[in-house]
Amino acid sequence: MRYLITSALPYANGPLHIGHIAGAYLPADIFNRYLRLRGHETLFLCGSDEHGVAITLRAWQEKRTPQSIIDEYHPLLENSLRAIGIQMDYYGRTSDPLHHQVAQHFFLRLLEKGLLEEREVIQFWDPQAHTFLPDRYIVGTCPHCGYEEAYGDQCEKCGALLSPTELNNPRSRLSGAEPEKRPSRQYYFRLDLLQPQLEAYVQSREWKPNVRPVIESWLRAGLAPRAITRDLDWGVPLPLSNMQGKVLYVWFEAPLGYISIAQRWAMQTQDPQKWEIYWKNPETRIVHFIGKDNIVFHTLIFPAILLGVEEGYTLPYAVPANEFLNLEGRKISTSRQWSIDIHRYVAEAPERIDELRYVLTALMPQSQDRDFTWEEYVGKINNELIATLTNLIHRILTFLWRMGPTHSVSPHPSLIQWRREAAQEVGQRIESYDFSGALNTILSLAQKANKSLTESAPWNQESQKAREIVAGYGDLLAALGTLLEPFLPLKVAPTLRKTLDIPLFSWAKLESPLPLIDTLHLREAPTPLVTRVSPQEVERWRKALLPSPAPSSLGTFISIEDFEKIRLKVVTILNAETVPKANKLLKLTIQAEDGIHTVVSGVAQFYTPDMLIGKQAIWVANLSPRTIKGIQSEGMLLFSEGENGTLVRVAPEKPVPPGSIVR
Ligand code: B3M
Ligand code: ZN
Repeated sequence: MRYLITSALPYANGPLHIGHIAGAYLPADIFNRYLRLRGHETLFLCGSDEHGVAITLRAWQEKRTPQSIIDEYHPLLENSLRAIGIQMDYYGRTSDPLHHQVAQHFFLRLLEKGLLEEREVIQFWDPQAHTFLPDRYIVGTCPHCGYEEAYGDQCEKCGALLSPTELNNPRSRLSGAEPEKRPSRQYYFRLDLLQPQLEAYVQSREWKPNVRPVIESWLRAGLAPRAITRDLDWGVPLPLSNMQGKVLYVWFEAPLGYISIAQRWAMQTQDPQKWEIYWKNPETRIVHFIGKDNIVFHTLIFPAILLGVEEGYTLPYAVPANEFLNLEGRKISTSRQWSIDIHRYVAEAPERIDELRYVLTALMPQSQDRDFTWEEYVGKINNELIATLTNLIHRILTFLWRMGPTHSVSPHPSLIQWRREAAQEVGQRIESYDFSGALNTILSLAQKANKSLTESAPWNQESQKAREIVAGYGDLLAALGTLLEPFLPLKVAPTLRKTLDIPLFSWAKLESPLPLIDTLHLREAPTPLVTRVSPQEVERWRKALLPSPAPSSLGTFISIEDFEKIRLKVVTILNAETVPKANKLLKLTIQAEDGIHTVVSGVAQFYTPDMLIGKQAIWVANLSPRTIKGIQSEGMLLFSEGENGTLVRVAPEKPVPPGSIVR
């Protein structure tokens, strides 16, 4: 059987965190590794999703180009995935010109097929930024709950789906200006015309219990025409000369990345057409691993696009979406600094990647949201992975090592039977996307083996008999060297195979009644495959990986958008003087890039005027001016608390041009 396996293309505007991995990347990797051990032909693809509102918004706010943002994150994303053993055959990107060509071809084909309709719609125009504003670029007061930071497409507080026209006092997230309504022409995809075919497709496939209800509710509501173009200058340009300044909606083109990346992969093989056996051969099973927020795009809209072009594309065989993983009871959020980023975990604990894979598989949110806590992390590693699994391996190997390096293996029939049953069950569970269940099956096998080894009490037998009994477990250890490969492929499984001097077996061999090995040859004294995690180790990580201290010491969290409203600049203090009848105040004359300003600072107890003249400081430039002791103070300078309540000037580590932005 041939499989095309994909994971959701991560947006190239931020790092990957444990929630991404548990949701869409680790399940795909386990699935892919297992299928290959089964002898199936698989192609595992992924890549960066490099367009969309978030990237352009961030570029605008950071005064940098979208290209600079995606060029920063594209390599970070790929390197993070490879560092934790996600074994993709190719990792591409949607800024690839080849992707633009593919997406533009699909657009033109749908147009040719009469499935696109041009409509004039009212859109919001930012008069200061001189650009149309996608719904998400607009904030205002939610008409349902009064939340003042509701986005134009959805209120994050009450969840209501909105349109910008519903918001009270709408304003642009780019410039803060009140948007103007302007007519604009967009293309709508006639999803409604494809509903009958989509219903037939949905009926023909199996869906996970957490996926089917989402699909059915959309079908029941009736599929409506959907805008697939945007007035943006970053994205896949519309291939129509009379539609300048418009791009394809990111969710129309991103799934087509699974096709363009397959084409890019094929181009680096001897056969550039090789991608077709994955996308245009009904024998191939296409499996998309995603998070639950992408279900509709992958089970209805993308299949509709594939159906609509009528070019023989195979529809997804399965879309086993996972739910979300939370962190210590709270939603993971990079922007709110509440996440465990993969590249930082890899930097802090490079020798503990398999352990992280183990914990994220055990906590995988397969049918409901799950919660990652450091307590769970320690518990799963110390009390399951070590106590049940790797201790068994170590116990058997150290017992045998004391009796020599080579042992003949004649396993008790029950051990063979347990190993066969476990291999079958692990395989069935993986094929039904129950990865934590598959891992538990391996743990149960180890528990059974631990129990039978203890009951056989080899230490009470004469040495030859004892040796035979314990060596009989060698077949099971050999099986673990392959059973664990999909889950713990970086350290545990390969080290076990190296210690036993055995290869990876085919899964069929694991299910065979024939012994896997007849001799166990130990090349060196066995060492524990995994060491216990200490509380100190976890405390070190917790501090390093969660930069924000406990929320209480920070007051309420602010969003990155709130923070970006503050304009901080470096200034030079040209003059300082005391303020009559105000012994705590100094009147400071400062220089920024736009000239001279006056600030009144309450630092006279810690600084005499000559201590500050000529020095640099950080100025909060856009703090509304206020009058202090008759002096108009513009903004404020930053001083940090020092020892015993003193104040210490905050400044760049070396002189910079006055007016330099602090970000
Ligand atoms: N870039 C990431 C997400 O919504 C989105 C997936 C695209 S898959 C084609 O999580
Ligand atoms: Zn609301």
